[in-house]
Amino acid sequence: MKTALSIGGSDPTAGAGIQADLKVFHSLGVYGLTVITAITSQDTTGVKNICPLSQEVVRLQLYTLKEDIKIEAMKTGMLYSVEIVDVVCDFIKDADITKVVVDPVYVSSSGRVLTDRDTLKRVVKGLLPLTKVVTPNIKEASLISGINIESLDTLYEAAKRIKSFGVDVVIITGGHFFEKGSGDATVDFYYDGNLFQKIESRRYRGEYHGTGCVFSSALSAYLCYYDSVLEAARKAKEFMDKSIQKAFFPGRGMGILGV
Ligand code: PXL
Repeated sequence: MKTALSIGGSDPTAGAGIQADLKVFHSLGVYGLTVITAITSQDTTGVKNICPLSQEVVRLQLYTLKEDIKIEAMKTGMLYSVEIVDVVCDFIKDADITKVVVDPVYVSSSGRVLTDRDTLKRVVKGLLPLTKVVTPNIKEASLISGINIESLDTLYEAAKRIKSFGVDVVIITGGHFFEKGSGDATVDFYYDGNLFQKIESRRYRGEYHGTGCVFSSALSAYLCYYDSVLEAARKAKEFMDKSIQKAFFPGRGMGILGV
């Protein structure tokens, strides 16, 4: 069995963060490993508190695993601090991992800032050159590229700028806002330096928690089996679609995906 690692925050609702990632890995037949960067307190209505772990504790988790288990693919979610981004970059180089998916988490679905701008800047400078696929939503792509995305043209421009930071493939999610006639579809935009491709699926009404986490962890799981990032991304999107159809509402707030 192949192994995939998720580095990110703990979410007690298990709808997002490393708990969601672990469920996705299990569902897709890869063995999931988890390294925690921060412990959030949250429920389905939102994030109430974040308690980051020290750089040293994150380093110990990563390097202890590295000595023992071969890691095929990995993803990062909430990295929280510049120090944690730095240790993750060292780890990727030392463990020689090439199938790296970065979800440049900035705000939670409920609107709470999960990563400050200095950390996002370090992700761009340090982590993107070591990354195979980065999966920002429109807001994150605007922040990372410095281009305010407000049309399809600016979306393409932002994708090219992000690609220039050294990542292999950029997938900007939620691009249907700028597509006239996209109707009930969601459209993500894939860009690998040559090719722009649309990845479409059905759009569902309602508010769901952890969609970004589920997409990026499914993508890293599929990269264990597919060489083509585009193929892996289409599969990950299909998996998301099915998970939304199986969502349930255990609390007073957002839906949790049924992965
Ligand atoms: O969806 C982004 C995200 C990532 N990681 C953790 C989260 C959230 C959103 O709430 O809680 C731990």
